[in-house]
Amino acid sequence: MKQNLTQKIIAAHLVEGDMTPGREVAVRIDQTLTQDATGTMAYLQWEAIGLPRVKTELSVSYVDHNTLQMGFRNPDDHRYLRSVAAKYGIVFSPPGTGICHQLHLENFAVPGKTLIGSDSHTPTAGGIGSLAMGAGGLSVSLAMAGEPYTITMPKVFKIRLEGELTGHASAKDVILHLLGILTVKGGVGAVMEYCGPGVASLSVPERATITNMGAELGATTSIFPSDEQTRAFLALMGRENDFSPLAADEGAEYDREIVIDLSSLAPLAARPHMPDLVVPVAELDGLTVDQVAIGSCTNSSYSDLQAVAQVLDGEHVAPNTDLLLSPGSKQVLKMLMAEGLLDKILDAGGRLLECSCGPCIGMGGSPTSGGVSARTFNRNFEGRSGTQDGQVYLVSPVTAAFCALHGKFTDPAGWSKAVSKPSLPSSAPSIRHLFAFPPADGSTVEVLRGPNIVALSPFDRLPATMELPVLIKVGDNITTDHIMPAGAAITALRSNIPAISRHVFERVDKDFVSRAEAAGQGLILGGDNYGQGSSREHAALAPRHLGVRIVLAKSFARIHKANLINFGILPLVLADPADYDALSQGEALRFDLTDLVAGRPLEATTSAGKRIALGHDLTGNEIAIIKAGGLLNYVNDRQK
Ligand code: MIC
Ligand code: SF4
Repeated sequence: MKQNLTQKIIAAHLVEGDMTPGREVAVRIDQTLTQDATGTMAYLQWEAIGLPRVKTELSVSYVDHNTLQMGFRNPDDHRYLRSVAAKYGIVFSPPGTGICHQLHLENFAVPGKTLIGSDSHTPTAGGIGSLAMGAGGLSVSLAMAGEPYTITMPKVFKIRLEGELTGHASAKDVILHLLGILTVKGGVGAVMEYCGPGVASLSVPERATITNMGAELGATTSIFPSDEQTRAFLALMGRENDFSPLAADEGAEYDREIVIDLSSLAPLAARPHMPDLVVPVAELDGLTVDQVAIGSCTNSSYSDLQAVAQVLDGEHVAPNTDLLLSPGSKQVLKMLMAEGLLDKILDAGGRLLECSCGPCIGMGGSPTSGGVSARTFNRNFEGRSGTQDGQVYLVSPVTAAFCALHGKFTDPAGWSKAVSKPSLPSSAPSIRHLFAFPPADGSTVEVLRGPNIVALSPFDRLPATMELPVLIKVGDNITTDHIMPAGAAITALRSNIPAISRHVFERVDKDFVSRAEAAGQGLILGGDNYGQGSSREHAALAPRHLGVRIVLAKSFARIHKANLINFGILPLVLADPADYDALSQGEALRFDLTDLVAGRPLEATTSAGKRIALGHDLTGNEIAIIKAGGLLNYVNDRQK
């Protein structure tokens, strides 16, 4: 049978299951990655599993999210991660080396391999032809233990690229265009597979921008074929041996086809506060820009910053605008320096930040009150920048550079400076010596902890009957940034669940925590696409710590739903969306879960006696995990 690329890689890694879309498949995982903000919890869970060494081909622990080291918590986390890596056979990337996805692309990602990472933008490696998915930390620790990763077999969308990018349009505009078509929930349950004659014109870093931001579609992952562009990139990285050609079979079938004519694209921007609110930059002509931030795992490659340097060459950033730059890796930074490009950006007034996530996750660089920030990032959720009323627009590096130059959005038709097509440099200095590769035998390495690193306390099993009040009612597209905010102060608490849980829903409803504590237990009522965005399992763990047992929503985002299951929270769907309007905060619902089995709908009853029809698509396995009180309990039960 003819197969598309996604099916080929899944088939080659299939441990169990049926590759029909919607069914469960368990896939062997070759590589894992973690980052510091999710990593501490992932490795605490890994330690609870109790194995002496990881079983994957490669596992890497990056430190890139919170590198501020304000107070002891954050540096203690870094020291813990370094020692765990050495003990258990994991490569460690120290703070300042770069952003996990950029570094993984440059140094470790391999076409045809499977990768899961405790970060939702892990699909960046799809730019090199790897089947790369975001996952919760616990799923990553189980993959390190050699367990397959279980997903719902995705549908596969064929995104056929025709023509070539022209003028000031760039790879970012391709994915913004797709977001405009599909919206932030249009990719749920699907893989975006790129093909067609336009693919050959895109370099690996450009492809990686597109696969990276496929996360904002809610997609399981995105992938490009592996071809001569892939070979050229791997050769430049000194890894040509990792190359192998990969493509879908001629005539392979897809669930949906979308054609994008690259030559028709113009610069686009996503308006506040959602990545799918896409408009042509021309429509924003005249809007003052207070801040420009260039970087993040979406747009921090050498070619991205080369384009910025071309625009800024010999010019000066507008006096009303602050320009921040975070290169994706030290390799990118070294290449910019070697080619005199960094000078051009600095001389124009740009501020150089560390090679890390930085302003993308609110680690400094917040906009002014109500200020407009044009960012090359992937998320512009309300408050994520650290300024609740900050107005964040998502744009390409070229658009960002013109915003910095003019101090406002201007119509691209008037952008006089031509920017040459992104190119790879003639040579790239290796930074592999900066990684700490683990010793062959780590058994004598001592794991170093700190007072803020608190082991997880076990959760109890799911009771058969429960009466739960609606603790909070939220709308559609609630992100994990709403549920469990990031930023420097709160992210420093990632390894301490009791402490971080004090901040659940803080930016949505200041009284949520006290209400949950007073109730003892309860449920969250959500709209469509509940839990979109990041993979942070704290958005499930911390509510669970506060007594949340059920999330009732119109629909769920993939990774968050998996995290709810992993921590024993029951994700249920309202069979009749009208019931969402009928239910209100404070109302109590009675659940009888004795009949909770795969494929059987359920009911809840309100105190007024009204029946609420509930659905779910949980598999037998997932139900067993939830009933056990979460995946760790479930695995421990199995080992008894
Ligand atoms: C994000 O971009 O939201 C993050 C911060 O990288 C998260 C991970 C986290 O919360 O630690 C993600 O994308 O998964
Ligand atoms: Fe880091 Fe931002 Fe990328 Fe998340 S989206 S990994 S915070 S750069």
